[in-house]
Amino acid sequence: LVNIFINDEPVKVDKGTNVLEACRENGYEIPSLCYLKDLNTAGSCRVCVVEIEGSRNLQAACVYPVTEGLRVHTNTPRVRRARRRVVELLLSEHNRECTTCARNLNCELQTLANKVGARDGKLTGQHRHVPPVVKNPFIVRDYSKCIKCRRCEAICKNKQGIGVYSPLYRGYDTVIAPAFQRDLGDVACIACGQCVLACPTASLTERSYIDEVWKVIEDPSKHVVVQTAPAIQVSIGEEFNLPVGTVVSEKLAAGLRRMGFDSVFSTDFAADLTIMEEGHELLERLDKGGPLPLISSCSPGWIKLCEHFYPEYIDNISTCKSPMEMFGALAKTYYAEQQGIDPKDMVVVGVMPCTAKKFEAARPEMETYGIRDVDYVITTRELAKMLKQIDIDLKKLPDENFDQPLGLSSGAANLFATSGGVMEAAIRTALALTEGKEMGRLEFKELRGTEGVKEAEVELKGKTVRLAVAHGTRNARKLMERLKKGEKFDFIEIMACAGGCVGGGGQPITNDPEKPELTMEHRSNRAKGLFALDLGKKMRRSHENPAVIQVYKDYLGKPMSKKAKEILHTKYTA
Ligand code: HC1
Repeated sequence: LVNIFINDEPVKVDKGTNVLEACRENGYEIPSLCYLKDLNTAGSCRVCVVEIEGSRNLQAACVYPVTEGLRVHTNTPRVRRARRRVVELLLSEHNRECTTCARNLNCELQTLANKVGARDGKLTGQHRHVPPVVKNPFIVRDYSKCIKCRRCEAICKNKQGIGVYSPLYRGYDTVIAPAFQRDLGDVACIACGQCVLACPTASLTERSYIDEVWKVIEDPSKHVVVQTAPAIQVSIGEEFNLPVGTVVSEKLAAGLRRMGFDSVFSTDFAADLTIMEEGHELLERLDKGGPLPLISSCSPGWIKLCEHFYPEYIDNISTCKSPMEMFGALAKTYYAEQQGIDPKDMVVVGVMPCTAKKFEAARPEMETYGIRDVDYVITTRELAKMLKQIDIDLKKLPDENFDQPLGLSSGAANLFATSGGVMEAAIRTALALTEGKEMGRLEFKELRGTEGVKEAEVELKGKTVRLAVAHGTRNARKLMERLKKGEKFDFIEIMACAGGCVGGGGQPITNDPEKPELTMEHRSNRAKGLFALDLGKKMRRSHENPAVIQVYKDYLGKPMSKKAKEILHTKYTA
């Protein structure tokens, strides 16, 4: 420990820490815009300036190391004036159309301007008035709102291990963008949206389909089916001031019904279906000797990573469409047939915690019998906005059930949205179906938790099956490099976002300046809601889901049947 003085108070802080962390730990809320612990430590925004005794200039606290006897002053008139001036300078070139901005009332720059008492005054620099770049189906870039904090660049490179952003040009003209300012859809971006979560303003936002979804809901000639991903039920509550991880499944169903959707279903149903297909695919590959490892295909960010960086492993990816796509395909075939609806008049909307799902829905592979499986994907944030637009406070809604049959799910399906959950769900069913030694076992704690790469072994059909789980693409890349070096696994789950879908790029943004990126703790607290859901269910294995059993009986025959392959499977090409 090191002894320092903050505003003349003696405190002990960890050796090696910086002044910003030291002050925050001791209750001083020093503002910052660019700093991300261990990820972005360039000290570029200068918002966190403090006075250090003995130093002539103000110093950026995030890059100033603590030393024995250091005396820091955090709130002198000079510091207050400087912070205000720095923010005013940022605002002087910022597009300040706050009232119509996607991040209005949830913007770190806006909050900070308020905190430091910034005034429009004399600082009327040249505003950037470039139109937003709306070229791909997942992320919109608005350079007029970029404050060059470079958090997007740091998250993409240092956390996700991708690195599509870098600073281009100099001075006022600087933009943080892909090389040659190409669109994110034309570079190796995996669409995960972690940059959107890290952006303090609305320079990066999801491509919104709110207007399109209202339009189809209002169209009486359309039957609009909504499916909500497993992660939504434990995260959307945050948008309505509920504690992180609060389970709101039944209120969610009630809210969607009040929005005017014709059928209110849950992707969790299709997660159970995925387990039937993927579980049988695994058993088939184990019998036939490959290609192994089988790698999960639920996460579209991971698929894109594989296509860009590991094309030699494309055949290892499960041919199963993701649950979202399986759901869409089944809704427009089985459910449409059952209800006597022309699939051309059916619109499927997915509510996903994920920006990459918007990309997935638009992929050419995601069609069945010439009809698009999923028409629109909206994020958790977009759904919260839509509910608020029609004056709904989610927490005050009554509890209602999802519609049947595509709204019924097991506890295993709920786990899909947390890292290790797809694997746990698959192993529960595989063990039960093969009557393995551990057939009664339900929980696989070794596959849970925050470790970047988790490993386990199970006995299946007399064979030892080696499992691995990776979350966050940086960890995924570590695992893939191990595969390339010859390490052997049989079944791998990869999710592009840290913590799995609970930490997806479409999830609520906290706007907490002290936690400028979604922390692992926050992600884990959402996951706790899912574990509680699973634990509270009688039906905890996917193959026990009566709605899934019925679909096979009425329509698909059996897992991996010809029809199942036509509707529920696809093929990626490198
Ligand atoms: Fe996911 Fe999935 S769990 S990918 O994280 O397999 O987005 O929640 O919907 O498709 O079920 C996301 C979540 C989601 C799919 C499922």
